[in-house]
Amino acid sequence: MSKEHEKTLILIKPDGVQRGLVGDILSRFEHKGLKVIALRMLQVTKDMAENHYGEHKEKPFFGGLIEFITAAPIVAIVVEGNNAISVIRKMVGATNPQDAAPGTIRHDFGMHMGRNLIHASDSTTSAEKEIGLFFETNQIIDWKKDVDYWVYE
Ligand code: D4T
Repeated sequence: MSKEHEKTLILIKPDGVQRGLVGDILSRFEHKGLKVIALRMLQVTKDMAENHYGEHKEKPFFGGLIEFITAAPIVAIVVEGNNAISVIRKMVGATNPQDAAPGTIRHDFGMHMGRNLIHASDSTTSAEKEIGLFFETNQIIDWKKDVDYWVYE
């Protein structure tokens, strides 16, 4: 596999799970040609949430963000693909669904900043940290996706 194949963490947040959008959101990544290499449903603890969103600790929305992300189960997914981090951030769209471009997940399914459905890592450094927060190494499956022959030249 070439060096540019990156791993990234996607979280379908409690609003996505509660609204029954897990399948619709996951299928976008599958249809794009990305490879799912780990997937689990879990309820985020306060400790995990504060670690994951540590960079926002001083922000006025921090309390509400922690309350929201811990309120109900999420689905955590590790996806791999060529330039996966930037490709997926484009598919996810701007943080505020009202500013997100049509065709992005946040635009197509969301109405409000605090209910923006999905998280995706924004760099290789954060992807590595975030994958480690949600998955043990042995939960990440190294498998050969035969259709990759028809996805990548
Ligand atoms: P995440 O981290 O969830 O993928 O979102 P982004 O990378 O697109 O955006 P972010 O880190 O700036 O924000 C994290 C999270 O906080 C919520 N939020 C953000 C909020 O409720 N009010 C706000 O004013 C901001 C900036 C939404 C996403």
